[in-house]
Amino acid sequence: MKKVLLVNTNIEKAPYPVPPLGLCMLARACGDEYEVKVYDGVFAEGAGLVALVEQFNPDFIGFSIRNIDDVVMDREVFYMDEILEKFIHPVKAVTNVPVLLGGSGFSIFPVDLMKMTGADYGIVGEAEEILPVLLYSIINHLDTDEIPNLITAKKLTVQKKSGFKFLKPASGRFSDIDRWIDFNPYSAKGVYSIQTKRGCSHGCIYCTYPLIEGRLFRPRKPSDIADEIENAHQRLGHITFEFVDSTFNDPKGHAESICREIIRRKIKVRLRTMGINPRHTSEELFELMLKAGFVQIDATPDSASPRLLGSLCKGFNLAEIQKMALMIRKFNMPTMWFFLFGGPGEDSSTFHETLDFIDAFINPADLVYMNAGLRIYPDTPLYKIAVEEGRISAGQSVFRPPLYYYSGKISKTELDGLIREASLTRHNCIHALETAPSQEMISEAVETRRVQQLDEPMFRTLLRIRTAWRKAGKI
Ligand code: B12
Repeated sequence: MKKVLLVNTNIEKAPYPVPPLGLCMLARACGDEYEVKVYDGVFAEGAGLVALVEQFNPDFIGFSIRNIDDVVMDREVFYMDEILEKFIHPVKAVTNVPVLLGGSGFSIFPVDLMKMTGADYGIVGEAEEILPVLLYSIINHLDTDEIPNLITAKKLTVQKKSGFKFLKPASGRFSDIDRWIDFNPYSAKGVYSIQTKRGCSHGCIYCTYPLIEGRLFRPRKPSDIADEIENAHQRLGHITFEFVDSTFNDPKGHAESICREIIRRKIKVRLRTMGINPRHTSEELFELMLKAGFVQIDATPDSASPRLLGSLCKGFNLAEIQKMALMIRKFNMPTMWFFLFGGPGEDSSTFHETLDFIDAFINPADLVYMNAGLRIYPDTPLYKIAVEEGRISAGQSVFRPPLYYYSGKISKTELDGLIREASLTRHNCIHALETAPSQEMISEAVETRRVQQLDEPMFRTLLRIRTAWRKAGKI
């Protein structure tokens, strides 16, 4: 049996460490025909990898590249140097077997990353069907020219980019992350990731999700999702499950069906999700989510200015965001809100429209995260806009340094000043550049939660401490 080593190169641990769900799904997809091992770099950061390569002696090595940069304009974190230094270079120094790349970051910048790493093959987007075909083709010296979404060192262009349409619905794909990696380090701080669908039909101008996952929502069956949660819960005990879909409550009715299935089976778990789309929210959805075990959600409207919602092509309107915010308050669903300023047409009046919404509608116990500057990604409408407005030239690489779009109607200094002022005068608003809570603050939060036996999300405890410290002039 040929051997495949899959390496997770993601070492980012903020806002919390995320398990390599996609890589484990690939391991499962190849696991019957190949002997597969997964090396998880999140905590090990490359330690022991070379020894594993020498001892396991794989026939293929696949590196997953998830994060390229951290999408915070002024922080300029670029992950690739460390990925090369800790994972790819040491491995290439001890073996000549074919090197394969994939992952969400890779799917955005396949050509740049093939060049930067010197890899032999890369797959853009999901790879459960394509990777086994590629391995088979290499082993049997077959032509790889017809394999969709493949890029090779020899050609450096992605083949049949529309290959997503050849792929199956995402149903039937189970993940069993803890079979492939040691889940213990994630149990305390992290989450168990669950994907309920692939694809995104929305048209947000800056977003990469449709490029990574395709444009069609391809939901899994609620019974499969509930099976996955139930099984992992039985194996791992008290852990939090997090949905990693582009938007959880799309297509309409999907989230409700999942909640109903979890409730019907009486699975008692803690759930959280990112990406709640205001358009498809209802009181029924919130009731079901609370009953199913949701302890926290993320709401990412990006803006609450009608003009910006239009220019960002968010696909929902202010009234829908307001309605969602009212329901979040009514059901007291702990929520982290995310706003992204500086999109096309942003000026101080649109900024204040969003701020007015925050003041009037958001539960003060909830966190509001404010970021500015939109990362420009290739093949997105924002890239086109940036070219049309003369910010970048046609075909210009935005890989490194990471390039950002900023509205021409307000200076960066002015917008930054507005965000800083808002975050200083509102206890629950946080500027994206504000560093993670100090160890001292975290320790106090942990102690408060223990003494008061709090079960609320950590961010709510931290927010209260932050407010108290501010009042006391401690920060
Ligand atoms: C969910 C998510 C989050 C959640 C994670 C929750 C969780 N429990 O995992 C949260 C909100 C916490 C988050 C945080 C961040 N995220 Co995020 N996140 C995502 C999202 C939407 C989905 C990732 C996912 O789980 N996909 C599902 C799995 C099944 O798919 P997959 O891993 O991609 O794997 C498949 C393929 O890629 C491929 N594949 C994967 N590996 C390999 C390897 C080989 C060899 C091959 C052949 C194929 C292959 O096959 C797999 C199976 O089909 C992506 C966008 C997207 N749609 O992909 C952004 C995304 C990955 N995040 C991104 C970023 C930047 C971040 C942050 C750095 C942001 C920040 N400053 O905080 C942090 C980093 C957190 C960390 N610790 O790493 C960027 C990365 C691009 C970039 N600019 O670098 C993305 C692409 C979004 C974007 N802006 O475009 N994120």
